[in-house]
Amino acid sequence: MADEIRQILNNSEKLHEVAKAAFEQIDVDESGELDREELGHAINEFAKELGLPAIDDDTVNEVFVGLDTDQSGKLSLAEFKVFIVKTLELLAQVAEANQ
Ligand SMILES: [Ca+2]
Repeated sequence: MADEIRQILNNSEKLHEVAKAAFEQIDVDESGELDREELGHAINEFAKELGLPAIDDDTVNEVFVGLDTDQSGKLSLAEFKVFIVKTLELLAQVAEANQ
């Protein structure tokens, strides 16, 4: 599991594919950008899958502001990709710790 995640992280083409697929899934209104609500929904779905408690609005807000580097109030694919990289790194670490 950790090796597979590291492989994605080390392959920019593959990483782009993964980020784009996730982005399109989260962008339910197909606007080409993610708003706060869409990100919050995605984070909570993800937390639920991992068996984690719900993520509160303040935390979602913090994550969103941190990712929205041009402060447009929306996340582009490039901005969202930073989130995917961080998430994959975290998952790799968790997988490694469980090996
Ligand atoms: Ca933005």
